[in-house]
Amino acid sequence: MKIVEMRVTSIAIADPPLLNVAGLHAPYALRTVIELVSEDGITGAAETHGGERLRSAFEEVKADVIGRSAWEIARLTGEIAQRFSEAARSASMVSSALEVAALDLVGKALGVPVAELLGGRVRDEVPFSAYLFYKLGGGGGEGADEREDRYGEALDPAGVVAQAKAFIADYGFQSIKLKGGVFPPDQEVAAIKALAEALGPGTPLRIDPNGGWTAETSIRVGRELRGVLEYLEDPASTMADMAATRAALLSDGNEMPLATNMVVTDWAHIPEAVATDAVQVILADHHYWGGLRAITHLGKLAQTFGLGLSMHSNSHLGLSLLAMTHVAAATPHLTFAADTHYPWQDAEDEILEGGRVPIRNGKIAVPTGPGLGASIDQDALARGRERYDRCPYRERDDRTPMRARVDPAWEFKLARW
Ligand code: GKR
Ligand code: MG
Repeated sequence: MKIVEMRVTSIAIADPPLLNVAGLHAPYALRTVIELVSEDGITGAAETHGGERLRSAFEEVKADVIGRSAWEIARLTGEIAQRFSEAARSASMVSSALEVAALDLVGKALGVPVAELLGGRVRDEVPFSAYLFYKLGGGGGEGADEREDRYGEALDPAGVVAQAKAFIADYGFQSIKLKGGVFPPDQEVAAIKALAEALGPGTPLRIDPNGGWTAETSIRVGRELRGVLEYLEDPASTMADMAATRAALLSDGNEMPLATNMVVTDWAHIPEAVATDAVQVILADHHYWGGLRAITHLGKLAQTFGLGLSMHSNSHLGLSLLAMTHVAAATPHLTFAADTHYPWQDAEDEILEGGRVPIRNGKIAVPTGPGLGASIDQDALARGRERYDRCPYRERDDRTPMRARVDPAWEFKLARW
């Protein structure tokens, strides 16, 4: 299982104009695809965040990876952590992707699915949540105006409800998340109430303004949406404001959990989150928590402290989705439907042989084939790389398109409301 080649490919994928607290999604999202090739010609692959900073971090570790065995994951990732001791997040992202690619390689060599390598599946299907966004009209990528815009514009409660219905019709989602932090909170509360009314009580609903609200606003929204939300995700951007929100809600007997992928993004954040009761659900993400084994460990830790576990996402293709599916299948405590941006990506940008990963009834069947259960279509990967070469930017930047399309004077601000 000796690794003889490591390929790092930067790609760009069309991304529609989705709004969030940081601005507007640019026409392309950037991703990086890592391939590890063994001496007997087996390839393991992983997908992660994009851009040049991360790409050069991968290039930097190439010499350390080549010649090693795909079984040496723990030692290798330990070395990477030391090498990037000043940049823990890069170390974690690099290690995570190498771990996923190594597990895919080992699984393919042994004829075993990654979920089995992680201890075995506890579920055969993994539920995902619809991820609704306020959206401008139009698609992503080149010639966006002429491209199909399946979900259209959504800038008010009626638009959000129409988007939810279209997502449910296409994918059968049973949980719904709205990305907030875009409009004044009352408008977003109205959108959630409209969703509750349109989809019926009992539909799990979430809203995530990415820390766009003060503690005071978070408390007000938490009171207004009592009994309506499954969880309230990152209403405020600091641990202290999350804790203050929780304490105020609890004082009214409102037990609505607060979830996060912002104030707990690393093991080191967990003690304070537990001590202050700032967070009740952690949104895990294998791309930066340290890989798939890290998520299974996080599941056990969350369970120990009485925290729930859900899963975070960013714009991504099927390779990331498959990794999420395998680890969710092998993590008993991951009981919430996971986030995914996948429906927002174009089928023609998919890099997997055989095309898109199907989502039916809001769920993905855990692959039974070796490794992650799919291989890369090299022609599709090459097209992604060509798009990256043509793409004028090299890091995610939501502010520039926001200024260009919505408001030339727009400034990022936390907390805005
Ligand atoms: O894609 O705009 C977006 C999201 O806001 C993303 O950047 C977040 O990281 O989905 C994420 C979240 O749950 O916070
Ligand atoms: Mg979030």
